[in-house]
Amino acid sequence: GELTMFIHFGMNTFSNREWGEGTEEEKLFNPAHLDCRQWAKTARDAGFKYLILTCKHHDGFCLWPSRFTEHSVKNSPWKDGRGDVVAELASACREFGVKMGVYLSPWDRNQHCYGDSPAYNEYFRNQLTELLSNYGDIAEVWFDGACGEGPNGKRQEYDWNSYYAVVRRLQPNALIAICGPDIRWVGNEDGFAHETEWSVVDGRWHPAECDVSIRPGWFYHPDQDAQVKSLDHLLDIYYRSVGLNSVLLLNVPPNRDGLIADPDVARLREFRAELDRIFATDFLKGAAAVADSEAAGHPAAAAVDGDPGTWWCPAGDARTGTLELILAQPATFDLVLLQEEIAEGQRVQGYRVEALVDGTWRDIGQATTIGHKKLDRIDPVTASRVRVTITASRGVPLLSRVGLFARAR
Ligand code: FUL
Repeated sequence: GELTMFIHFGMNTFSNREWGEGTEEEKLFNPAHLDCRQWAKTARDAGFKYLILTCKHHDGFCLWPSRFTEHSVKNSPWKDGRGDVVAELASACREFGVKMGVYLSPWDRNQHCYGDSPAYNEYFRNQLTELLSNYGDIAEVWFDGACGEGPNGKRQEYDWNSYYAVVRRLQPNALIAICGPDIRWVGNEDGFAHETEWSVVDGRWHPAECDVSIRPGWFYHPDQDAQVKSLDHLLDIYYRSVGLNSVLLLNVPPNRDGLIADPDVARLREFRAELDRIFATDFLKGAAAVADSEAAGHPAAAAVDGDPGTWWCPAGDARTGTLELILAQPATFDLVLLQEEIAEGQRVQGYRVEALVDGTWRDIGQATTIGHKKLDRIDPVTASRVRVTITASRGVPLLSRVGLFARAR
């Protein structure tokens, strides 16, 4: 999945803060109309395949009735203390076909044993065990690195390896993100990956994830209803995350009623409709294709056959190659899509795209990495032939798809 929804919801939603103190009273938590089906449906309708919930943020309040603390939904007025947000979301995710992930903050401002390292490590493993045992399949576990203890604060040494062992044992297919071995933080909270983005880092597969909020805050604040990011801003984020070989983790925080607010739902609907419109027509689908060389079973046409399981690659051990695509008639486009067959790793280090305009080949784009997906926004060009040249690669380049689209409305 290239789109994951982040759900920041908890005590901060009710105290109207971004980082709670950990001293907030449980009775504050009382979402009158909490509906996890609405969250899961909103995610599904907008094309998000995963959803990650802040089961416990830095303030330590747990959205499930943990056996190991009193600071949870069980002491709140919501459902008379018998509610469990994690359970409701897990069942909603199953209903709508969305995979669920859990965010469990290592930093905990409520837990008295925080700072007593062995005791807190055990507490943390116990909570992780509850989350990974009682709610079905968990696809991703998100360990936030934030800690605001400061020079005189509590010093907790996290026993990361023991946390990872719990995840591997209880949910062997779950990916561990950020403070973990599987998914890498992209380095900012703007939703932007780098122009050169490798999923292979230090010899291992370690793809980046771009986290950003649809609003200024991670948590819902009523005075930010008019600051939901614009459609153009979200599209820019999409091109600079998904289109730069990364996963977009977009935060959409439910309000005090326990619902994703109308402006956010409306914006996500526009976002989905616009992506559907843009990607509905690939001008290269079924185009004729020729290459300067082809490996057996991997013809040029495989890059435009609409089948993600096939790819073009040059013959022998060539690290470069040229693919020419011939459209049945000229088309006007302003977006170029490239994809590598990443089951074999990420390889391409440099490429150039040209279009035949009025009988002359014109450069329309030049860049470095491709990876799972690369989207290059270009000035509109009208052409019936396009040429992609791989100029450098760490191994034989494997191109599974080339596409041309029109963004302009
Ligand atoms: C940060 C946290 O401090 C923020 O509150 C938020 O959860 C963000 C996704 O990660 O490190």
